[in-house]
Amino acid sequence: LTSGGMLYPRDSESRETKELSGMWSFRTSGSDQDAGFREQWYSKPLSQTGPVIPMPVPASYNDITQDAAIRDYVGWVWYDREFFAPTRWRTDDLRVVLRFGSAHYYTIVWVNGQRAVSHDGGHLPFEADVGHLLSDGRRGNRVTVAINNTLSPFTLPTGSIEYKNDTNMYPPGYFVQNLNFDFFNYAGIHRTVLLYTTPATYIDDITVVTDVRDAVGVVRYNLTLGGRDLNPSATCKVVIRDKEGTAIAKSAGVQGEVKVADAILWWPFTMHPQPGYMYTFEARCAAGQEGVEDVYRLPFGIRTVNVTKSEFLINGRPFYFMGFGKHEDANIRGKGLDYALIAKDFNLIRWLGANSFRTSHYPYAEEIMDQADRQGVVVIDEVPAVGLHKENFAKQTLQHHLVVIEELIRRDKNRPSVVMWSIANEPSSNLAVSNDYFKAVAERARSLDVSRRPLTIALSSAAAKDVAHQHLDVVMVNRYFGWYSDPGRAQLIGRQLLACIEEWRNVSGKPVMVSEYGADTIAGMHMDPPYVFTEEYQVQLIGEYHKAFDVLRKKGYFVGELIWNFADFMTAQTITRVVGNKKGILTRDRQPKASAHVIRRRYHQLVNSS
Ligand code: GCB
Repeated sequence: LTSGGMLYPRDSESRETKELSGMWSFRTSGSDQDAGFREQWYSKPLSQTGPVIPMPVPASYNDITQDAAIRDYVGWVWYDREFFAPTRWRTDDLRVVLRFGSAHYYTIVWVNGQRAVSHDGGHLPFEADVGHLLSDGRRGNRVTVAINNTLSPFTLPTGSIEYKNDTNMYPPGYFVQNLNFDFFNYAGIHRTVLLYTTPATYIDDITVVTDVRDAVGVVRYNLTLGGRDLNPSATCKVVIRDKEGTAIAKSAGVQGEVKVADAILWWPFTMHPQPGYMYTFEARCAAGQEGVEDVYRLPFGIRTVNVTKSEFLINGRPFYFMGFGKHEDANIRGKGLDYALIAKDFNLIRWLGANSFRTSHYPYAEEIMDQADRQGVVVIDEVPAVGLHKENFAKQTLQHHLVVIEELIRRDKNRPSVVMWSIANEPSSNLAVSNDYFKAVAERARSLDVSRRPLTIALSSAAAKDVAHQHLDVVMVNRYFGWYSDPGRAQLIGRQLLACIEEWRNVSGKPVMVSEYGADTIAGMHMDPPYVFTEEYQVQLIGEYHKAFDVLRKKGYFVGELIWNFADFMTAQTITRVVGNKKGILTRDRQPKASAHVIRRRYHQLVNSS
């Protein structure tokens, strides 16, 4: 179903990019969902269809205005803007591609009134050749985007629309969007939109798989070429460059194996003084009849990942996950890409001494993943399969889940920071129907990832009833002892956690880690003795978990602890959330709660003692 390699757009001597970030025009469809389609809003400037407002791209639209109807909108919203394509792009020798880093959830794109592409799913890139749609008139071009954020039992993440038919209580036609998950359903054009060019015949995809044998890095690669007039005897030259740009190995052909002597391995920053070492895989292919060369430079790292019965190994050394689940979430911009926030978060990750995070509960922006690669931060890469319960284990959901897995692996397959795929969060994996479902998803993931990264799920059912773990390599467990069960009774945590984790180990025989534990905590709220929602209680609760983790670590199969959550984040309005989920060790604006200092001390100590 997916087509094309969708390599991240990078400038080179044969490629050019042009960002379309900035202010776009925006409007919702109001209460008439069909209006935009019926009246063909894509055939003219959006401002001629009715009132529009300026809307930043990238950003979620929800928190930009003072209008609750926009914040809480469910249905079609519309964006458009104009742009110029340089005259030099108007040639048959070039391919012009329009690419969206992501838009949430279902998106249709028109260029100059012609349908260019549509995409199902909110967290992965999509693109289309648009060269043939571009005008050569002086008035430039128009891109129109319609986005629908409605979630159903068959979308990922899952949700449902509930009609309220009691006319004593609700106006006619009243409905609500129910969400099967605990974060705000931010929507809009969340990541960078850009145009990029390639030669008409081009490098479509690169797969790099690395191994290490006696200090020699072994780099197996495969190049896919695209475009018209493909020359069957196309030549490709490959050069591996070190960080300084020096060529250290060479090869030729669309596939091959290159050896890097004395390879500098990619290491997590907690394991090595020179972490996150990235080489460059430079490919040059003159694949068309006309012999124009396409050049693409892919950053990659040389490292191995292996899972034994009890250990998680990076470059053959045991790795213990210390980190958190995160969210793409911030004030005003929602889930919109923000370089300042990315830099701040990675500085905080380093400050806290965390070596890893999970991309709960969806794939994060490629610009975030780039930093994980370069800074040596380990990532558990999760698909948006959150909220899978009885009614969701349907054929339609599975089909989409398989596509999402494919899109994610295609996007992140070459990233050294990604050491494991998380194929779901807290599914009802106690249900028999989930067995075939996860078997299919796991098989698809294993067949697609040439480097065979391990698979996991953040599980929450009872170990004895779980049917999903048999398809996985590592068991992640989400548990809220002392919070959702026995709130305020932190003294019970040790006993309960030890019993729970031992049971998961006995049932699965696999390495086990805790992927969520935590307590909602309002920054600045204090009480002693500790009481739920205070900073004192969060500190007490995590202290009890840490004691239990230390006992588990001695047992030899316990491979990590990820606290929930890195920072406070927004959720839907409910009576169990005080302006969002407050389980962050940082506030939403990234200031430490007392717990952050405890985590920081612990993570730094654990690194120094290992
Ligand atoms: C969970 C979910 C996470 C929630 C968290 C909570 O188990 O995986 O999305 O935010 O619990 O705080 O309830």
